Amino acid sequence: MPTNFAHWAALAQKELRDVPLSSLDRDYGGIPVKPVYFGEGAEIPGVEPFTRGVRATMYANRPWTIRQYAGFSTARESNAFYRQALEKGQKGLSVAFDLATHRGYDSDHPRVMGDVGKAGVAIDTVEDMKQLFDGIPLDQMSVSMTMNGAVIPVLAMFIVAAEEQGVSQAKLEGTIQNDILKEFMVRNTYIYPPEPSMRIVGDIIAHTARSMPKFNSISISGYHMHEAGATAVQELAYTLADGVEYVRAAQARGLDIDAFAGRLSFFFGIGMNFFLELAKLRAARQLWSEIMTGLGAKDPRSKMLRTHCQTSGVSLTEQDPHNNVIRTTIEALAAVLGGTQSLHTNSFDEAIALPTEFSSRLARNTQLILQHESRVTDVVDPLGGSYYIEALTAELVNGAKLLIGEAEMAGGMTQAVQAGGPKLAIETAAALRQARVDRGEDVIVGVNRYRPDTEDAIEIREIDNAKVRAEQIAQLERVRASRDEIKCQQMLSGLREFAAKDEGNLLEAAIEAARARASLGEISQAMEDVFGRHAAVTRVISGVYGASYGDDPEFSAIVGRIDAFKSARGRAPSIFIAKMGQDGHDRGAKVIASAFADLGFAVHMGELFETAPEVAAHADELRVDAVGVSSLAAGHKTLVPELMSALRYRELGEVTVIVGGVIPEQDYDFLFDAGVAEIFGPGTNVLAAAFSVLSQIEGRLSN
Ligand code: DCA
Repeated sequence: MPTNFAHWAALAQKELRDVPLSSLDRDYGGIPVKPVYFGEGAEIPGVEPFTRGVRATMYANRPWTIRQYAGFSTARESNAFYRQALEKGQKGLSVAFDLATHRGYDSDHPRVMGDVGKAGVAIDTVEDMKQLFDGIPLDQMSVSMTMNGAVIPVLAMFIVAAEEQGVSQAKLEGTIQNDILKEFMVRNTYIYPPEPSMRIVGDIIAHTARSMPKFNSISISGYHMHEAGATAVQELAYTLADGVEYVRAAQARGLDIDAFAGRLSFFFGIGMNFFLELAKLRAARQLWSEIMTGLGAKDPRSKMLRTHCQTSGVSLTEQDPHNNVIRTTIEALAAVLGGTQSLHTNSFDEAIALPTEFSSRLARNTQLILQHESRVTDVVDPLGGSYYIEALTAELVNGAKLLIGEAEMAGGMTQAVQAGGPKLAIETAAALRQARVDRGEDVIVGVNRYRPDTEDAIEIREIDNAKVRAEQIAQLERVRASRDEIKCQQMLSGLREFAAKDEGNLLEAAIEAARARASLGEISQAMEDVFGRHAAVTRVISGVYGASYGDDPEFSAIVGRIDAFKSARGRAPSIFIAKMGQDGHDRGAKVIASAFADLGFAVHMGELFETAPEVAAHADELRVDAVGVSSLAAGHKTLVPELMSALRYRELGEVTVIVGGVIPEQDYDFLFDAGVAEIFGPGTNVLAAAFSVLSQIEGRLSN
């Protein structure tokens, strides 16, 4: 039996190839430092269950990939941004698409007027995709694409763009997010209902297993659950349970688990609870290895949980924004000490707008400093064996096992997600967190404690949405005019047929359509013709916020005022909470809806993805006192004025309009001039917001 060190050294030498193992030894001014340390009974990094890391040498041999998520405006502008980032030390690409692309709409679609090029890059055709990677050799660069709804046309266009760059799909390295279950749970950029969506996931896993051996077929994501307010245990459990569902979907198509499982990857959010967050990654690896063994995996690579991490967007604050640099550094360190493979560090202005050149540089340099100056890369799993870390890891494993068991009892995650249990559990956790912050129990420096007397103004990046849209439409028209229309329509019919007959591989049919220059919207629509478009039922939890407040005097004061309003007018003050455009981030809207309802407001929550005239029509029908617009994807400057004119058109000028979400301070006057009564940024105290909305309503009614 080799000793732990001998076992480890043999594995490490394999990873190092010709480089001698001794080259990993360090000397800190006379203090010798080894690349790994073992205590009694300690696990070996690079060996199942991988608690200490998926590689024996980890960062001592190769640091994690600095992979910044970015994309905005047109493909040309995003390409220039990528090239510059790569020159300055970034190692991998991670593409952010705009919401129109996510939801399968071309830039000329009327529903996406406010979304084109805003929260990511607009992609309509293969020509855009080629432009996006112009001068970036796709056989040498690993590219991750965050795409779930329109995953078929986007991956098809990526493959065709590479092909036309002279790179065959077999050589492509990267990752496609392709994780639809969490979209139904928290992120909402789905297109089709759950069942056909799961077929799409399976088709992509099957195709990549067959033809793209270096490409990760999925990035099973807890990040968005984390951002929606999930606890660490929820994030762990639901993410891994989603993973189980994808494995089963692939197995159901006759694929051997070891033929595809080595290319499943993960994605977690890393928040401010430093030790808990790093232990979460260790727990995730341990659990996944056990789960995969149970599902029949034999190859150790099938049991490795390889993950990307992103520092937490919701932990960032609009107030005193430079504090966000510090938060991100702490979170990045937790991701690294937890053993991530790849990392995105948020820019400090992320709670306000798209990152600028300056804020992106700081975010990237945070990782470069960790890699080159901090020495945290020298030793593998440096916290392994800490009583506290090992105990936290074990607690997380046990907690997650219970929740995974519950999902299994519900018939697996597709069923659990359709029934809505995990979504409600996460929303409950989010409401509890909000209440703790509002009560000052969870301190946020610069927000609920230690607020600066004056706020620092920061520079922000603006996207001229109308200009991007016009450029995209012109490009779409050029492509449509120059393609062989008959061939293009034939390919689209082929895709429709595959969808209808439940046979053939949808990605493979879409690659043909993309070659024939069908647009993203057309490829997506061909499948929608058969599968339909999913409409979620919006539910709002109740009682959680109220219960956390008990007999808090401020809470009771507002309840009292609402009671007085009710006695005077014979009804409660009412508010319609709207999400317009393709922005599916509804955590903030839901927290407000449930807190306001607990205070006594009559709250109506709109559907996702409505247009401004649709919201005005609901306001009219429901005769509400106020409309609350929640905007997190930068569509406010287009959508809010549209809403105001739709309300005026219906003679609803007296309705109080408030806006909440990610709104740069520079835009406040624009919105006030448009007629908005109040704006609530991130970090707003919910009771203070309720107080001022009520005052606005009372003021308008008494005029
Ligand atoms: N010694 C030797 N080789 C190593 C070591 C080491 N210590 N560490 C990594 N490598 C190798 C890996 O084996 C891998 O090669 P392989 O793919 O042929 O096995 C290669 O170096 C790349 O390293 P990896 O750790 O896989 O890092 P990435 O390519 O950056 O992949 C992963 C990370 C999480 C798997 C991927 O899915 C990803 O990039 N996700 C990003 C998702 C994203 O950006 N989402 C945005 C929201």
